[in-house]
Amino acid sequence: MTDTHDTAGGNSTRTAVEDDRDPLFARIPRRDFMKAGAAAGAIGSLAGCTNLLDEGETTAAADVDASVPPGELDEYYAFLSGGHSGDIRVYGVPSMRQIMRIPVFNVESARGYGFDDETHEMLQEAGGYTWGDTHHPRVSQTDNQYDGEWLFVNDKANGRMARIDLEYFETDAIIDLPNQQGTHGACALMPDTRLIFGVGELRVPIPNDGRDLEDPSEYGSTLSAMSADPFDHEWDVRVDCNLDNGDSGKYGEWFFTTSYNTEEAVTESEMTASDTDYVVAFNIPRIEDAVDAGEFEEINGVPVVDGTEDSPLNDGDEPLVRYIDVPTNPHGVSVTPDGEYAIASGKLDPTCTIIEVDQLNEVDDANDAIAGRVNVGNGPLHTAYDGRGHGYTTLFVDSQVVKWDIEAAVDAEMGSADPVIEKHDVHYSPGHLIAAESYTGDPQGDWLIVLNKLSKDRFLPVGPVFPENDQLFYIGDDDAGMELVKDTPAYPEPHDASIVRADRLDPASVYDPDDLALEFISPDDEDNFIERDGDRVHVEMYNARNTFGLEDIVVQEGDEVTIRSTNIEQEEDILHSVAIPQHNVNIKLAPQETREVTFTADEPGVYWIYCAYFCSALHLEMRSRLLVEPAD
Ligand code: CUK
Ligand code: CUA
Ligand code: CA
Repeated sequence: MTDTHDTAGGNSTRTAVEDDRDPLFARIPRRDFMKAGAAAGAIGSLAGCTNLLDEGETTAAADVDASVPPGELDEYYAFLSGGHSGDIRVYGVPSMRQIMRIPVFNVESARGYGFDDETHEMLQEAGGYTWGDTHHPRVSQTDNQYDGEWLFVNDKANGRMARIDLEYFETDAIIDLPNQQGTHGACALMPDTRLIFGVGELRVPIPNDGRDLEDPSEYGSTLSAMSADPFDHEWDVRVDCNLDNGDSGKYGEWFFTTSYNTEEAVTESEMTASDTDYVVAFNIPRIEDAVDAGEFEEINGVPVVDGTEDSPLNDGDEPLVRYIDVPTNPHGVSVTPDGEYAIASGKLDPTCTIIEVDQLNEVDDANDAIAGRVNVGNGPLHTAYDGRGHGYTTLFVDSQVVKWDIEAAVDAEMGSADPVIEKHDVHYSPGHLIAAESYTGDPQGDWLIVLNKLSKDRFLPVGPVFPENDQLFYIGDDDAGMELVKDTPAYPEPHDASIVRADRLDPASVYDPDDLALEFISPDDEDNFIERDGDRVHVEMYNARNTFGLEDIVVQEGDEVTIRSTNIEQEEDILHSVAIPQHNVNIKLAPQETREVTFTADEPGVYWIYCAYFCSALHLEMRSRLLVEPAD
């Protein structure tokens, strides 16, 4: 291994040591390796109180009150991905109270998600999987500001994207991306959420139909574009390398992703063989022109445009895709609030590379769009913004958050550490971090959540599966510096988040029956009935405190039964459900909501239909009977 060497597009140097361990650690100095791993326990006791850069100096504590007393509301929503739980968690900030979970790719009984016919069919049509791996929740924007309409999130496990309706806080559509395996990055095209992007991480043959199994050089990955509403798959662009994280430029032109496997390799050592990998910049209007001009191949029903390096579409002065060399195995990429720079974190290299977005239309050599490179420390993964010209970058290896000055980094020498303002210890190995409205044109600059991957020593022990550790910082006082104010355990495992000012959302508190596909069932007698067609039985009944619209539902053994039910309550927060023992039937019904569920009555007997939401003092008495008569 070389000790120092130049990196592409700049003159930064880095040091490395002989080490045959994980290459992530092999490229960093021994002292830092020890700090990241072996000396872990010691760091725990320092977490949150040490400003390493200004060691010996004391900083004034920021004057900040992060408490949210009982009965008071938070100023922000935070939407955190649940990782391989497959869901989204809704926190309040700054309290860090978990307010709700929104099931997305998972089946979830408390909300009846995946149990009623509509959500069951949605999950079936999206592949029939009962789990997913959510990483990047992104909220829709208008004019580079959150509009509170939709939240989009990826499924890294199965190559899918989902849309969540923020009026009802529920998943309302899922797209299975047929040419993509492992949708990792996710983001909308800004400023107006005109397209949603899923970023394909795992290279596979396209189509993946048994061809080229043993020929990884023929594999590829795609950037997939979807419209927001209706949520439809529009087109793919194919590249040879892999794609990892993604973020949009602010003016509807460029979309950026990182690639750590330009080697087109299969093993870890091969994937880290090259000194450089890419930031891949997609010119969206040019790609759309190519689609409109029919310059695509249809694969699995999707127009796929050739964006590979040798594609004829990348010849000439208007390439569809530009490939920018950055130090090996980069990870996060995020665009600054003013849209001027795309900043890619080095992961195996201690730098962040700053790409000047406008220059991509000017320069012949894409590497000439690199405007700066700042040495932030070991293992930089993701960068967030406060709207005051600072970047905040997580250091996975050093277990720190680094605050640095973006313009100073553009002015400084390539690879300089001078633009670094402050380094703050966090508990352990931070992945993402997110500042309030950091992904918009107008970050709020007050709160920052750091998503630590490990929580050793931090909470009461709960066995070998530890929670994750989300830490809240106040970043609103540049004189006092970053201040750790909250420490929250998180069920495994959030990857990323979006923090949205609460007044940008306008959630419903009861359903509008006009928004639902199924007809409202009133308490009128003619609305509550059992209807038979052969061995198909259709039941309609309302529900309310403390009754179902039918006392008994009598069916025959072997019947296929559909029960449709409306919660007629007008009062908010009064939920009911239709739960039937031993039939896996469990639908939740919020006020004014109508759902239906289909099951087979395959065992004769008496089954009490009950309400699983505690709805009143007579909740236990709220019931009906399913009577299944023997076939003979
Ligand atoms: S991430 Cu998905 S592997 Cu850094 Cu956005 Cu963790
Ligand atoms: Cu209705 Cu409990
Ligand atoms: Ca690589």
